[in-house]
Amino acid sequence: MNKTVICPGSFDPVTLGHLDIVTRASKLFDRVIVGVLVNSSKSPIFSIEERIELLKEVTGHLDNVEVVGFNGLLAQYCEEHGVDAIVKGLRAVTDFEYEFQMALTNKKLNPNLETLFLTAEADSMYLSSSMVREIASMGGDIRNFVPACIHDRIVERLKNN
Ligand code: COD
Repeated sequence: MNKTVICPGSFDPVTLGHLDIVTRASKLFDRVIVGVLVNSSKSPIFSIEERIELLKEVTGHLDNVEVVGFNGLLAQYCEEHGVDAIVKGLRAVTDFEYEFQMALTNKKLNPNLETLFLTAEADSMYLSSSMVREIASMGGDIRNFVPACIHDRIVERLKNN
């Protein structure tokens, strides 16, 4: 049976941790949608269009992955677009409460919608977009944290930000 999943996030900017989750999801499911969403509690550095462009570039080699951006409820998008499950990365205990709350809320909004968690890899589990933003804005080296092909663009945008 064909299964479509979505990897949602702010991706501001995309990190090696995000890319790891999308890559692993692409091996497990037939079709993976990377959903670039608005997180109302964060003000973004990169526009939705820029984040989509960066994500398309770093996932271009994965044939069953597509990147979309949208405003609104994730649960509603999944219902309207035949998405079977949400796939998220789970870093450490700190992620758990927030992710558990979102998973339960999304299930209430759309009872057919499952949320699946992939445990973060040990070598990228500490990574977050906010950490990348902070390090780059202070002139630090982010080469170990973001995909190489988009490194320069992220540095250019974030320096002195
Ligand atoms: N390793 C593995 N996974 C990681 C790593 C890492 N280093 N870093 C991040 N991840 C995972 C996160 O756990 C998350 O699952 C995903 O990657 C995206 O991370 P972020 O930080 O880019 O995205 P968030 O947490 O800001 O995304 C929140 C959403 C945009 C998904 C959420 O706000 C949402 O669903 N908004 C839409 C509106 C809606 O439906 N609201 C109701 C929600 S219940």
